[in-house]
Amino acid sequence: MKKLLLTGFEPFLNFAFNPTESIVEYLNGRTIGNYTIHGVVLPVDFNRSAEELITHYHHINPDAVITLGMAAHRKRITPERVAINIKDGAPDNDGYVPEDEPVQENGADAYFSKLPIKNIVTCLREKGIPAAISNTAGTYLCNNVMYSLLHELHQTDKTIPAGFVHIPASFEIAMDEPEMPAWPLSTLQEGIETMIQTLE
Ligand code: PCA
Repeated sequence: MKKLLLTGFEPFLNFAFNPTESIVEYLNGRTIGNYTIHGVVLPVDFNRSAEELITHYHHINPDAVITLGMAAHRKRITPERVAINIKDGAPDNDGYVPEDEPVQENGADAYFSKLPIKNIVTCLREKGIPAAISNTAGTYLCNNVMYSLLHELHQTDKTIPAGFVHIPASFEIAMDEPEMPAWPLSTLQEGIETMIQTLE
């Protein structure tokens, strides 16, 4: 049986809930397709998230990595195409606000996802789950984690499926945010399981 490292994030900004945290905790230890899931929840902290991810990665030594984050206001499940070498934006959970900082000094400007993003979108849509490729993961923690993961794989010459997927908000969040597009947690979870089944 192969191993999949599946990560989510704790709640952040003014959201009291993060669906990626619940999904990762629920799927941890389960088997889907060819993979046993090793679920890890990462902090929304520029100084800790990437380091914790890379530590877990080396400890678990997975055959594939899917990192997840919530993108409030998105209406589809969106595999990210590219991560860029920039940290910028809103405060993290420690109050840190980076401005135009590189994720990695002297790192490549960008790395492309190593997940089968087109196939993932096709499989999700065949199941009736709205999905599309996204061409920007932003400059906040999700991009930071995606870039750091792909940089580490590049530095160590690893060619496993690996990348980042943003998911929409869930009902738990929309309860207090009337304008927020949101999905049931169970559908988001079905989407993640479908995605894992696309991996060989
Ligand atoms: N989404 C944020 C960080 C944590 C999360 O779930 C992002 O898109 O950067």
